Amino acid sequence: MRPLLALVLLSFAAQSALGATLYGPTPYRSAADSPFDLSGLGSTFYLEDFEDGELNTPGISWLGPPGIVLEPGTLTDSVDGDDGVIDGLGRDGRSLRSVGISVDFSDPPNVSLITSYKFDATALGFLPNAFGFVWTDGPPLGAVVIDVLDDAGNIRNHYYWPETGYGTIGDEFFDGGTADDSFYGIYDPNGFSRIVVWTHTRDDQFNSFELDHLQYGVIVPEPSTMACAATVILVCLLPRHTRRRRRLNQAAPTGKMASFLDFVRPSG
Ligand SMILES: [Ca+2]
Ligand SMILES: [Ca+2]
Ligand SMILES: [Ca+2]
Ligand SMILES: [Ca+2]
Repeated sequence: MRPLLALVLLSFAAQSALGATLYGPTPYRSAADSPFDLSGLGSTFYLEDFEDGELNTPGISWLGPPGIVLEPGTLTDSVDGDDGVIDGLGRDGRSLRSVGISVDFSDPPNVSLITSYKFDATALGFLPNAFGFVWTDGPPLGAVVIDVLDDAGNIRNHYYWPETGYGTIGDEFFDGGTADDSFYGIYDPNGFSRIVVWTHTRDDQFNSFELDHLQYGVIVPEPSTMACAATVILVCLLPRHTRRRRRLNQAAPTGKMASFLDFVRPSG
């Protein structure tokens, strides 16, 4: 094999081996709690806190039905620091309430709450490869999902918290308390133009969830990371050395989950 071709193939393999990274859930009271490097805010990264009442940071728009930006109020659950003081309450800020919902008729039912976004690579000057948000209120028990869609609306990657089944994702309070506010995010090295955020639960008392601090942008892998990945590949290619890597397309909980296509394709 010619050296240049070998180098190109190794570089490609290193890129692929970098894989995706999942972030969270981690406590989040202000942008300082983001796991992303936000030093490029306004150029390579953007953060929407909804404090001007709209989804209007550059390069992002609704993919499905628009969510509702909640004004300050007793049931509003903004990120804590958006009202100027980290005091355990987000009532004086603004948050986003989901509007999409799908319920099946199993017992107990599977309730799927949804918001979705698309990204404009021309407006941004890049295709984002990092996305995150702060889940601020919703059902205490359930699962949080980020789906990356291709341009045809099919799921390309599926990221799931917890890894299987349902777990504790919120608390028993719905009054703007910030104790249950948690960051969820992904780094997907191939980039993406469409993202769907789900909250799944079996509690049919819930028809929405709240989120805040949508953040998206581009992460450039460190050269040292690339070198490490290439080393990992060479080690993995040795005979008798097999390694299992974390499955990124994790198994969904038992029971039927709604697909995003259920929302964009007419039924029947
Ligand atoms: Ca506050
Ligand atoms: Ca806010
Ligand atoms: Ca709560
Ligand atoms: Ca909360």
